[in-house]
Amino acid sequence: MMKKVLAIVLCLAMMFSLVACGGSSKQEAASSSEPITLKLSHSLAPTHPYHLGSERFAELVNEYTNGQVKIDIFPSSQLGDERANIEDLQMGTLDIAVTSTGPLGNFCSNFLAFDLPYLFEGYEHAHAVLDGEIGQAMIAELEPIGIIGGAFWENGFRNMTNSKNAIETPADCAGLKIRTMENQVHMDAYGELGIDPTPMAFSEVFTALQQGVIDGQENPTAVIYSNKLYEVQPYIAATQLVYSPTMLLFSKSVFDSLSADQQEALLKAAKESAAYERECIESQEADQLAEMEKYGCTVTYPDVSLFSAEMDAVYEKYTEQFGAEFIDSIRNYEY
Ligand code: EAX
Repeated sequence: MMKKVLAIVLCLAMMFSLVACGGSSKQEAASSSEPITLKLSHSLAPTHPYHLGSERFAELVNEYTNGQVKIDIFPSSQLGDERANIEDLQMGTLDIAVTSTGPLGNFCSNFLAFDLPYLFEGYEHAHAVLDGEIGQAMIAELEPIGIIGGAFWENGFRNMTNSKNAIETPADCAGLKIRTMENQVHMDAYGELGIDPTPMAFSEVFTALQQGVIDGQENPTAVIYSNKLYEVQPYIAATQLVYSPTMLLFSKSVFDSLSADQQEALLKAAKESAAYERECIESQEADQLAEMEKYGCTVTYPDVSLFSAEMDAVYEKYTEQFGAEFIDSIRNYEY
C-alpha cells in the first residue's frame, strides 16, 4: 500500500516540476528585463537610404516596444548577400533583412511581375500598387515560405552604368557585358538590348567593374552614388528600365517567437519608416546625378520610349506566365 502512495506522490511531484519548468521558461521570456536584440542585414553603404531607413526603423521599434526590442543593423552585406539573407530568414538564422525584391522572385515567383521593364509610370504609381491590394496580396504569399513581409520600401528606378561608351539609344548597349541581379526578367529585358547580362551578387560588383570582368551594371542612382560605383564607371545613363521595390522582411520563426504587442510594433515601425526611406531615395536623386557629373562622369538622359519599344518579347513571355489580366491590373492601376 505504502509503495502505491509513494508512486503517486512521485508522479505528482514530477508533473508539478514539468509545469513549473515550462511556465518558468515562458515567465523568463516575458518578465526578463533583458531587451531582445534582432539583427538586421542589408547590402548597401551606411550612407544609403536603406541604412537611414533601418536606423529610423530601429528608433521606432525601441519607442513602440518601450525598449523591449533592439535592432542591430549590419550594412554592406556583412551578414551575406540579399539572396543568402532571404535563405537565412527562412532558416531562422537571420532575424530581419532589407532587400531588393530582385532575388525574391527565386523564392516566390509572382514577385518577378514587379520586375517587368517600364511597368510603372513613376514613383506614385509604384507606391499605389505596392501599398494597395496587389502588393499586400503579394506579401501574404511570403508567409508559407517562412517569411513575414513587413513593408515595401524603395530601391528606385534602375539606371545603367558602364566603362565603354555613353548610352543614348539601345544600339549603344549592344555587346556590353552588364551585371544584373539574379533575376530572369531583368536578364531577359537587358538581353533585348543586345547586352550580355551577367548575374552576380551585389557585393562582388565593384571589384568586377574595377577589374574589367564586366563592362557595367544597372542600379538606381542612390546605389550608384552611395556605393561609389561612379569611381569606376565613367558613363551613367538614366535608362530607368525597371522600378526596383525593396522589402523589409522578418524571419517568420523569429517573428512568431515575439509577443503580439511586439509583432504589432515591428509591423507599425516597418510601415512608418517606409515613407522616410522612400523620401530619402527620391529627394536625393537629382543632386546625386549632378554630383557624379561634377566628378567627371558623362550622364545621359536617353528617350526611354526607344528602350521600352524593344521590350515586346519580354511582355509576350511573361504575359504567358503571369496572365494578361494581372499585368494589366498593375499597368492600369488607378491612383
Ligand atoms: O538592393 O543587387 C542589387 O543590385 C540591388 O539593387 C542592391 O543590392 C540593393
